[in-house]
Amino acid sequence: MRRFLLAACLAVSAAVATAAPLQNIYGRQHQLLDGRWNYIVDPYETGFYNYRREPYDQSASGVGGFYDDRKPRDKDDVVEYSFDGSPTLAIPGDWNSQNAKLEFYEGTVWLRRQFNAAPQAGKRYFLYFGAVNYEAHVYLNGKKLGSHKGGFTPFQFDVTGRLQAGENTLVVKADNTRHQDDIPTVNTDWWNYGGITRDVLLAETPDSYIEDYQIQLAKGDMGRIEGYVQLAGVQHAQEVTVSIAELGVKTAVRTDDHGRAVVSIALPKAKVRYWSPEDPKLYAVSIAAGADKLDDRIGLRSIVTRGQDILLNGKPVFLRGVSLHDENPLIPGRLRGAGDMRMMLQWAKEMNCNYVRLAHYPHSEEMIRLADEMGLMVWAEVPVYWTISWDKPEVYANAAQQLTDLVVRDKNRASVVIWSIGNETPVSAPRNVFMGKLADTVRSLDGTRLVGAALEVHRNGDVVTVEDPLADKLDLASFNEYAGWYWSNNREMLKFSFKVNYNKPVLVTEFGADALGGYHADSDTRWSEEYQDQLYKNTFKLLDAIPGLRGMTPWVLTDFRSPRRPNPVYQDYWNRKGLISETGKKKQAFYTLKSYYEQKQEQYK
Ligand code: GCB
Repeated sequence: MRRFLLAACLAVSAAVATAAPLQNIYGRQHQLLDGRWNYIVDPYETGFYNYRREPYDQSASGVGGFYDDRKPRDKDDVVEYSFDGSPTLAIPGDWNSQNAKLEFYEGTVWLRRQFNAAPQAGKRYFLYFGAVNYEAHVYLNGKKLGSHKGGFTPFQFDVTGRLQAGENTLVVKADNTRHQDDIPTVNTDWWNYGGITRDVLLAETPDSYIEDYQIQLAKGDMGRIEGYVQLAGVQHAQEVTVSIAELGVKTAVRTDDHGRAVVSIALPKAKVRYWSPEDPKLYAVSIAAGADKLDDRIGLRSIVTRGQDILLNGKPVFLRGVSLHDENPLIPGRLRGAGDMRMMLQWAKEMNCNYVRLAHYPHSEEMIRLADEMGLMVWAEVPVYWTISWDKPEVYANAAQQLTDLVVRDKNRASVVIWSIGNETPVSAPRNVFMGKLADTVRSLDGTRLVGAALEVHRNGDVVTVEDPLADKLDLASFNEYAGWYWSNNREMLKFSFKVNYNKPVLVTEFGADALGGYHADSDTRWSEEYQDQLYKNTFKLLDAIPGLRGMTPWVLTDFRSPRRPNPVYQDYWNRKGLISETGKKKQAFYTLKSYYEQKQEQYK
């Protein structure tokens, strides 16, 4: 699948990220290339195109762009840019939140980082980007490594033989211009934070190395681990060992002609502590092949549906969730590190959540690892949001690639229980084909998790229905609804009833109301904390009447910035549906949801 998708992308862009991103990048020997990067704002892309609008990096010499990092040769030389002396951005970090002039900027910014390396013979080196929004062109020592599209998934370049002993210059052209034919499109309800928003690493492996692996409980058998280890480099008939010392299990297998070794490990079932929010047990797993050795921490759990139930390790669960964006209201911009992320997930836990919807795009690998550790189940999503260009094969290839990269990255994380293939995509024939193919793709990549999408509802009088041909391809009847906010109000919303005609667990993936933190009025007054709180109380009544209701992720944990929200009094470019305000203050509805979840917890004990 992966090879097929990369081939499809090659047609879109001449040079793309080459090797498949390494599994478990943080487990590798690596140098972090985070820190302060010099940057040049380039709205006309002067550093990329010559005055005839031809890209420098496609000319015969390949020189002329800002990636040359050229300095004047002598006093007679004209050079109209310089990274030396340019301001710096903290990386990881978007530019919009680090320079007031760039708050609304969408376009190209060049970023440069110099670093030292001491490459050794017999080793391989990979330059790994956690995420760059949206399109990145990457150059090392003046030579192009390739490009990548998609703002939330990792990509890497094999730079073996390209690294210099001593100083190296890495230049990235990041461009967050929105296009209708991208994923997402021009229209979203979140800030289009541009730049290198996640870690940059220079990783080192032996010449023959562990590229990828999957170590998870076998589907339908809690007494066995099933998976594979994929080697790259010298591959045939290599011995691979996988061991979990704490469980006293170890297996040795050999790779096939493609460097892949199938792994199947019988578990001492009585000894296993299965991963759950109540006991988020992670086992130290060691994988070794030749000179390469890698350690991971992996949880073992099963997740299936039976009729309208969701079973975690065979036991019915109610998903007590909340939706969240990859944004910390207290610090401008994207989440930057484990501290930020822990704060967000801790807030969810404080509300008695056992589950989070990481909307609307892949959040960072660190976030998922924290969810593993803190015991929160995860709904992980790709930015197939609202109105995509459904008819274009290259747009589909892009969406499928982002979904593939998400699954490849996070498939060993027990916390991830649901892959979501999109949000509020309006039903039409081409959309149904597109989304149906995405559902098939994700299942072919991973048959062990549930597949969902945040669907839309339809209103006929007072009856709200979920009818979507895509539902047949999903494990869940999952939908967003905004009774009491975008339609109706607190006084009238209780007249509605929901009709969900699918024998599947019902998840309400969104509901909510805007409230300006600290603004108090009666519960009929929009924007007040009382309005939001009453809407939550009303919504619980409506949703509890749905027979198959098995979970929800109200919109949203914290207020977040959005260019779509210009109301000067109440919004000021913030979406105020947070249960926690811009300043970190809990709104009334936070406590209402918390006590509702307390009851659910009792009910499902
Ligand atoms: C939705 C979207 C979400 C928005 C939210 C809102 O349906 O899925 O991205 O932010 O509504 O606040 O309007």
